[in-house]
Amino acid sequence: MTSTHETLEDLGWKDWFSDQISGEEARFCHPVRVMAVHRGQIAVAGAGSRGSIASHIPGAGPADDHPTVGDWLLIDGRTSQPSRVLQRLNLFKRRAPGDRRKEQMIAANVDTVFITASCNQDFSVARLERYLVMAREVGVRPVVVLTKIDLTDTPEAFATAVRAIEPGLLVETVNGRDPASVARLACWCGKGETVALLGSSGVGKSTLVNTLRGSDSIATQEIRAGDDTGRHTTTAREMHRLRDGGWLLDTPGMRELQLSEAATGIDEVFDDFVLVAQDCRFSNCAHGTEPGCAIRAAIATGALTVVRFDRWRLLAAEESANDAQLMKRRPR
Ligand SMILES: Nc1nc2c(ncn2[C@@H]2O[C@H](COP(=O)(O)OP(=O)(O)OP(=O)(O)O)[C@@H](O)[C@H]2O)c(=O)[nH]1
Ligand SMILES: [Mg+2]
Ligand SMILES: [Zn+2]
Repeated sequence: MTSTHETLEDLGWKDWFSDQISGEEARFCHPVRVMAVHRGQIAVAGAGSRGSIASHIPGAGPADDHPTVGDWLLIDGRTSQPSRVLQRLNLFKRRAPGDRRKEQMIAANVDTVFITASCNQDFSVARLERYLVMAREVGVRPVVVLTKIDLTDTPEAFATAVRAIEPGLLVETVNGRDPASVARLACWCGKGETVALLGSSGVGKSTLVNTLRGSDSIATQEIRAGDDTGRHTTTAREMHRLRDGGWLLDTPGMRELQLSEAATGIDEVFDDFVLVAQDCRFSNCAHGTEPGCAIRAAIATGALTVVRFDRWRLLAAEESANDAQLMKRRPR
């Protein structure tokens, strides 16, 4: 353990967490925040100290919460071991790549998410929409950050395409290597605030963290010439402190973002479709060839677009298939 000048408030502590601690627990335990997760070990920070502990919680079963980055843990002062994960404000997770029945935790207790994408041929509205569904599902404020504007003549065209996903969506366009350009992102990174960076590999997440911190301590890497695909430079999820006291939670780029348990998020991002579907004659209308389908009618008049209709059906079908797989695994 090394000592610091950080208070719990500096680390993002909120009443939500203190309200969960009983008087008895408060006598023996103290909270720490998970700063990074490595193999078997986690880096933690508490009031006035930082250190590394085993991530295993003694006595925890497979159904119990395992700590992930951003979590608050209670440490039992008598054993110096973690006793439990405090209930989260929110949790980003996805279906684990490679195992349909498992979920992978990404980040907990986030205030804002920077959904990051770059202005090049890799740009995809459908992919951003997935991240947005995820943010709406967990109730975290999304800001879409479009990077590499120095490499395009038409950054506004990219921004316009993103704004069309949802009215009022916050979109920022930046050159991630330029401190003056990323300065406008600082307003979401105030003292004690946690901002998670999500997006594909190579879009410039770690570059944003470095530039906002005014340092180059995090490894970034040139993307391969030709295909603009990143190389998964960042391998661990880790929180980085800004000079003004905010926290940037850098994550490894995701190749595949499969949604599970995200029906609410899908309904929010496609709320215009949900509203119109209420006028379908049949409540279980699949919006195919049924008579009296309000969705088909709205597409015919141009009030709704067929491209978004297709994305909506695709996400909804994928989501329910993934949920069914998860349910198979869960004990009742
Ligand atoms: N021209 C330009 N290059 C950028 C910009 N942002 C990032 N880069 C470059 O893009 C490459 C990839 O950036 P990283 O920050 O490593 O990307 P990442 O999203 O962290 O990638 P992973 O860690 O693999 O998920 C690096 O060579 C950066 O210097 C930008 O706004 N403009
Ligand atoms: Mg990175
Ligand atoms: Zn219908």
